[in-house]
Amino acid sequence: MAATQNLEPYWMPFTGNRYFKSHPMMMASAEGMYYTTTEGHKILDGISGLWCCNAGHCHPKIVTAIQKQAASLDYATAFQMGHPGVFELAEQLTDMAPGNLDYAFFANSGSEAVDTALKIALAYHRVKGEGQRTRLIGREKGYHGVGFGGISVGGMSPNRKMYASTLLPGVDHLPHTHNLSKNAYSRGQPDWGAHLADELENIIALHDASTIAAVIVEPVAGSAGVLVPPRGYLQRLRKICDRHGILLIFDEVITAFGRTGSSFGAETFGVQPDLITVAKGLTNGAVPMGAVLVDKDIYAAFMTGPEQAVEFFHGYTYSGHPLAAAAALASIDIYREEGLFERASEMAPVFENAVHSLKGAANVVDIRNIGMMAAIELEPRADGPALRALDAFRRCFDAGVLVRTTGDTIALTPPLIIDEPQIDQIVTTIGQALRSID
Ligand code: PXG
Ligand code: PLP
Repeated sequence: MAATQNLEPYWMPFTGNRYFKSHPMMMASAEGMYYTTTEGHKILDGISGLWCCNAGHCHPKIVTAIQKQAASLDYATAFQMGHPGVFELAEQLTDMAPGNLDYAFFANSGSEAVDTALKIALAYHRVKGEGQRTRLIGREKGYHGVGFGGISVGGMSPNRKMYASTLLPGVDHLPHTHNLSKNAYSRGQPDWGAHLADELENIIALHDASTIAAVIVEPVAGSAGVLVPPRGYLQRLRKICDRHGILLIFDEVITAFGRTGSSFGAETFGVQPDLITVAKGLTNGAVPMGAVLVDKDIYAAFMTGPEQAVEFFHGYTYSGHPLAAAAALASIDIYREEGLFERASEMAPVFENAVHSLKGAANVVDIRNIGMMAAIELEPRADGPALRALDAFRRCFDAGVLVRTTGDTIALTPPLIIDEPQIDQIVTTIGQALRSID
């Protein structure tokens, strides 16, 4: 950063702007597992940027693909026209997706993918003659981005409270599954909590199944601090949805592309949703892109009426953008060629043992993990929530390791190319940070 650079005009997202502007942290470049700051410090990336750079940073294949695409076709009109790359991508993505998720609708972020999925669910019931199915069910502590749909079904209270009277009507929430008295220090899926899915039956009894369009959950809640689904929980949700004709949407913006040790959380947990939302790892974070993967029967329900008529009144100027499609195709190639999902699954036990070695460290109250995602929850400090974790974050950053904090939880979600010494470095640095703070 030039010493004279004016930081003021940029209103930063999800950031304490005044704090940042008096304590700036700027990245200048990145390669593989590392960032380099504008001050020249090398930082080991423990969070894949923001849960997105699963293959590491600036992968040469992705860089070349974007450069080539930018020089040959910068933009193709998105409505009533296309370009070959996005069709190729839809084919590859739907081949990778489990079950009959045979169609892909493109957006530009996770938030747009979520709002798109909710609209598909509502419109699907309508085209099927069940237009009274308008209710959407989310879950407490869920994060589904920041669109009005996403914050309505989401369960993060700070993201909702300013808009309480403007959220979508007819939304209800399942209880979250976080319970330290039952599940602290679980490795992988906790044993306790499948019965919390049965709460859906109560919600259905209250509103009547005929008014409910869809249930949306993250297979593993990411933003809330890596809340792993209890054994059998997702299976129960699926059964209840099936019994009542309700669509099940998995928001896999974080869990897709190897994070849980296979292509999708749906595959890891063996539960087939009707729609999956993805973003982040879709392009390895290199170009914004989101998508909704859609069951073939849902798509088919829309394909009625005159052939030239628009079937679904929805889309973005940049849906299936050529640069994003090129980055996504290159990312999928890398995931396949470098076997990164298999690598994540092989490395997961090493990662699990390493993070659980922090049990007993100062103020740690829980450690949980699945695949290549983990959380270390701290006791909040008496002077306020989140302050201890923020201190730990700063100490780690100063010591050359980037972690993420949410409330008093430290989240780890490294690129899937991470090796054992790098895992050790992250865990050792966190241990030292915890020892050195109140
Ligand atoms: N759904 C899920 C499950 C997500 O995790 C979104 C939707 C929204 O995606 P976009 O691309 O609109 O941000 C997300 C995003 C964090 C953190 O560490 C998590 C996300 C984004 C930024 C920070 O808490 N998840
Ligand atoms: N606002 C205006 C005035 C527009 O013309 C458009 C798109 O044409 C949008 C918003 C939506 O933008 P996007 O398609 O990039 O989501």
